[in-house]
Amino acid sequence: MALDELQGEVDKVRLEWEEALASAGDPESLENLRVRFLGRKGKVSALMNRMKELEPHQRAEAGKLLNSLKQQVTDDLQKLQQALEREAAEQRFAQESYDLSLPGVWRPVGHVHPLTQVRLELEEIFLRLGFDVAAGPEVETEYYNFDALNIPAEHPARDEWDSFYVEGDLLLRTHTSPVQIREMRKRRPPVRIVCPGRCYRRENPDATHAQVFHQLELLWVEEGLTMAHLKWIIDEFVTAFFGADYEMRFAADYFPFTEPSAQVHIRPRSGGATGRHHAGWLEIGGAGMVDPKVLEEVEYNPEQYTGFAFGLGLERMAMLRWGIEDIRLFLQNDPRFLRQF
Ligand code: YSA
Repeated sequence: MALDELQGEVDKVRLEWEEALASAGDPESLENLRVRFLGRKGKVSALMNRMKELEPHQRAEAGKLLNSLKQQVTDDLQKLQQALEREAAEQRFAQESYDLSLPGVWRPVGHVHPLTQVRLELEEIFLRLGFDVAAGPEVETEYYNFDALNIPAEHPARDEWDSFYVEGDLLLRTHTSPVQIREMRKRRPPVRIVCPGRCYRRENPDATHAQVFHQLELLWVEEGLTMAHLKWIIDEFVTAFFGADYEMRFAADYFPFTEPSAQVHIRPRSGGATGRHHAGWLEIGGAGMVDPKVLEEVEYNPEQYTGFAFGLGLERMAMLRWGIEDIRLFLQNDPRFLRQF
């Protein structure tokens, strides 16, 4: 076979290709064409096989001819395939239509639980006042929950905190005060911490008592602290949380781990005109000067340091803020209730 004969064959196949291409209008006929021309037994491959009939010095030239034919077929196939895909997509889009006036699907968005809102807000207030936030375990030992707080076994105060025991001397903590001990052991004065957390008591649940509730403990130990500092801190946070309309007072109380001890009461100054939910004094927590025995227990010198602490009920804070009348609502997870905050 001579080179010009091959050239003629190549031209013929090219012409055939161009005609065939013009009539291919869908993916299936395109695939058939590919097999017919580029497949193992296709027209281009058949011409390639005939290279061996040429004189060796003619093969380089023949290779160029055949490669340009193969390249043209490959490029044309790719272009046509892309054009067909584009056309199919356009047809699909033309058939789909959107009614922009249809109402959308309403997807409810969750939000932060009211008790968590209260906790975060209080943490923020106390962080601004220079306190750290600390945490302790919910399953406590009797030692931290009672003994280290000057409530030995048989002490009548243990009955006030009726407890859920887990096993042995392990119980679900009845208050956040054990975190005071754990943190004082870890730190040296000055100690300024708040510890929010869940507490558990064997109570008969009613509108103001739950078996699972939350407290926020505050502890400040340093040289020279007095009840006046305690009152100042409570005033600061009550104003920050409830607004300037609220005032606070102490009422005498007893806790084995503070001396003196007090209940903290608050009320709206305007006698209820702006306080929607109550007019009179309301207890929000317990407080006092840390008993020297507790300081000794954590090896702080009570001659050198004094401190004060208080424990707030977080549910109580939320109930006051939003006028919620039954504490049990916090535990029911009813979206109709939670949605309101
Ligand atoms: C006192 C002195 C300190 O130096 C430090 C902390 C304390 C508070 C003490 N540990 C304590 O637990 N006191 S308390 O039993 O009076 O509880 C404090 C607050 O927790 C209450 O005022 C109330 O708001 C909340 N609380 C107590 N039992 C509750 C409850 N909230 C809901 N359900 C219960 N069963």
